Amino acid sequence: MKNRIITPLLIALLLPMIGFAQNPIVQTYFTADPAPMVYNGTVYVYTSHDEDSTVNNFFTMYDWRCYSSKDMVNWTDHGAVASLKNFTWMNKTNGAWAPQCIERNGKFYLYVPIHGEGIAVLVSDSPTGPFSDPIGKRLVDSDHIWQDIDPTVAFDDKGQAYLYWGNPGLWYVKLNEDMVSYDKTVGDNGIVSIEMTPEAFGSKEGRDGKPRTTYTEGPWFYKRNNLYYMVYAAEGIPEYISYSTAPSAEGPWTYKGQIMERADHLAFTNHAGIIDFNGNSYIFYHDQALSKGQGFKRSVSVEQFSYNADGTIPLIEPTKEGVKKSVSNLKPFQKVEAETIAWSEGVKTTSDNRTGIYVTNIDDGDYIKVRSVDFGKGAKKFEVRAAVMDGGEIEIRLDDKDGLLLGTCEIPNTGDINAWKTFSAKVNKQKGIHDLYFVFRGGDGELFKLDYWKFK
Ligand code: FUB
Repeated sequence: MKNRIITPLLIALLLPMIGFAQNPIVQTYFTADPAPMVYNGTVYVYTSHDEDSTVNNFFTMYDWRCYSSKDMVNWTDHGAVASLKNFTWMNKTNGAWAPQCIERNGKFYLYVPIHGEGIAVLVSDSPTGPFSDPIGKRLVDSDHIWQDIDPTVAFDDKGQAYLYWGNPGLWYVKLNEDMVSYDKTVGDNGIVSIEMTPEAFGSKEGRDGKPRTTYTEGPWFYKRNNLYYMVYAAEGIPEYISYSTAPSAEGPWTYKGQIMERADHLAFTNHAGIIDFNGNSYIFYHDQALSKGQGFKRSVSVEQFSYNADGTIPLIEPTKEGVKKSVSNLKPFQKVEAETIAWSEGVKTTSDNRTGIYVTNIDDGDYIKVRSVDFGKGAKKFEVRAAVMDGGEIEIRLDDKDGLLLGTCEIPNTGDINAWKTFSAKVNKQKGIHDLYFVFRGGDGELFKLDYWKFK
């Protein structure tokens, strides 16, 4: 009896000192090339997606995924929001590289590179899709489509949208108000080529001994206070992250140095996206920690950082702990999608037209962690919507996988794996803010699928 109380108490006291893995932020899929967007009090992160099976030892990427968070520690999976199949004017089946989404007048524009086919655009009425192709052809009409990757988009002071992109060059177009065409009167039929000088983008020695700029790919363009920033993957391989700044959206750019160095758990590519959210600044990037060193199986991670007083960016360390403090607490007394996850082991997500996204691949011993859950004065009952495979139970624990057991929700086999039903369990009242763990128990087979849960 004594141990049952002391152990969870000790764990709760020691947790802030122990430090836990929070990176990468998605454990159910391999994700890369993060492009965060703040909209309506929520951070949406659009990612490319490295398939579980790599074909021909090269990037194997068919679709783009989206995750959202209001607290920066729990991420809700919105699935694949677009794929190469959206584009009927080309027949590439691989090459869904680094995307970015931006909102204008209530519409969401997703700019995507299709490796070898150039840059395209999709539009939706919702940040999580469905997206459709508004123009039926590639957006950027250039004569160097192999170099046309990694689009990044932002507005200047006057609401002019600029779309930058490129490897190893850097180009931009000035998007028209419709966001799906551009001003053809500037540059070369609308495409403006940025002069790559050491002053603008740093310098390194190329393989031929001649100097090159450090800029390589993955630009992330944004404006903050009175400064325009271009953050990008530099040198390579392996790449690190550097940045340049400019007084206007069109330059001139000045090289400012490195903001993320190479590190053992980072991949041979890196790709950053930076936002301010709720008064904090965050940098998203990708690593290869989850795949234990496979550069074509990357994972999105995030760090909180602070700008220096003059607007320069400090050197940021890519950590396993990631974001230490949530910006708000999760409310457990309303429906929470089961695919809202701070950390998980073993499980996957999938979707169908009837249920939307749900958690699947649940086996004995797998678990889901949800951080910073505010139980207020405590809950009496737990409810979960599940479709049962072999059946099993959910241990509801606090603050650790082996922490205080609030209750156990039995999910017996109903004999129909397609019937979604609500199951419930009494739970012990515990007050306050806790990390919540759902630990799955059962036999050898797949136990059940989970749609959503809530406490009462
Ligand atoms: O993910 C495919 C490519 O790798 C991206 O387009 C580059 O930025 C690099 O991350």
